[in-house]
Amino acid sequence: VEATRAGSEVCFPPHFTFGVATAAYQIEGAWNVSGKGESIWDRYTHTHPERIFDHKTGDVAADSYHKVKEDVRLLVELGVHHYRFSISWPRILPTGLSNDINEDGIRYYSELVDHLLANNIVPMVTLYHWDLPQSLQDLGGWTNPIIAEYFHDYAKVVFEHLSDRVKVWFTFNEPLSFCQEGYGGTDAPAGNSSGFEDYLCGHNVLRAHANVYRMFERDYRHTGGAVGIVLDFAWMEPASTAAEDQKAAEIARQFQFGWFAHPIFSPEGDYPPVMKQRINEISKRQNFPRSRLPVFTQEEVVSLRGSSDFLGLNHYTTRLVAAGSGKIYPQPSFYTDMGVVITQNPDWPRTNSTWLRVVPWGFRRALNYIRVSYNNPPVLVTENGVSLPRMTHDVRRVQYAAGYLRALHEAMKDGCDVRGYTHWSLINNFEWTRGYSERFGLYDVEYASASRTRSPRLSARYYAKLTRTRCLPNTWE
Ligand code: PNW
Repeated sequence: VEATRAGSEVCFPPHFTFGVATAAYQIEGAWNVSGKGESIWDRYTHTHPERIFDHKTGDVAADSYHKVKEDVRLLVELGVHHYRFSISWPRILPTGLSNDINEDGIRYYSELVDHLLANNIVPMVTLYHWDLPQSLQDLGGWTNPIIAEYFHDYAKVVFEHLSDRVKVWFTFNEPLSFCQEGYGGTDAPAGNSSGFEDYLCGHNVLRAHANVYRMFERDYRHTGGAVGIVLDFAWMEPASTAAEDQKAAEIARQFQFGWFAHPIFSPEGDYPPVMKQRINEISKRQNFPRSRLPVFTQEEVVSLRGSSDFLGLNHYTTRLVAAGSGKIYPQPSFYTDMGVVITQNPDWPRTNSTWLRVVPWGFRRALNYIRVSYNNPPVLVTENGVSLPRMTHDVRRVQYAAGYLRALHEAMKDGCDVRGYTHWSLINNFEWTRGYSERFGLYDVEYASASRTRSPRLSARYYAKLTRTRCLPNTWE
């Protein structure tokens, strides 16, 4: 890693790209405007207000649908090299199916892309950040195998309209999160069937990912673009030096990261052996005739292997893993299948999200684990950030970013092939079931005003220095 500015110890290479990220449902609003169809998060927030903090919805959110120019102005102010945003599937295809294309939806994203390019900001597009068309959920959503075909059709429509200008694509944001919380748990669409629907979801997401990657390779590679997937990976640190805790931590990494990384990034492909073996064994003991983890065909294994030009990594925090009791209940559960106990160290600094404690060294370990386990793939950090109480002088966000970027820099010195960093998030947004109560923005949003006024925090000014010098600023005042 060569220094680009004398004097500062922590500088990133000249082509290292700095950006910020958002997601459609979390910022756009305009939930039923200009032909947009209903998504599972529209349905969920409207029919289950009690499940969302303060009964909030994303109906208006930060109103980014009506603020393209304003949001791009913030990006210019930040001096970011790229902007990662997601496309709302039901805004493009109101019924989820490609026979009916909403031209207004295409126009919105097309204009956003044009504004970004006019300001030398590279657009990075996520095709799916959790807002499934409700009509497809009515067919079972990600648990229905046919969704791999519909996702392929949707992706083709998007590539057809945007691949002349967009060169960096992600199929999915965090399949672990939405399969586990949405199908295994009580987030939208609330499948609430852990150890069963989460595996069906993961299976079809992986099949859909491979289909889209291969289609892009065949029909759109000539555009010069690349396709990846975004996986979340909280570092899993053994709770002690005991051999059984070391082993438990590795099982947790395989279940929580290998589940999606191994089929795509390992030389052998397919699910991690420990996952196949444990779920098969426990399923049999629960009297199921076969494993609750679905099986890929040989063709699917081959198609998935190597189906990503880079790894998009979302990393926020670290967890401690201890060996479990080994007890097996009749009721299927992802956690029993994994069979470990996951906690966090109460000494690690807290934030405004219960799951998020500040542990920068875990980032370096996670990146090195990826390097060693998957033959050092190119990594783009697609999310990293922290939630804090609402304040302008957000010193702790600056410290969080500086700490994690130092750890990332160390990982690059260790040999990790990291190409860029993306802060979550540009602006305060709808934090799913936490409503607007968890604030990750470099910019504040005044949710009490109709104009949703944005104002920069200290962290925005800090980030603007970083993007311009590619070196960590020594001071933030
Ligand atoms: C991310 N973890 O999810 C999502 O991609 C964003 O939409 C969301 O706004 C952001 O987190 C902040 O909450 C995560 O295991 C899922 O540490 C899992 C983890 C972290 C973030």
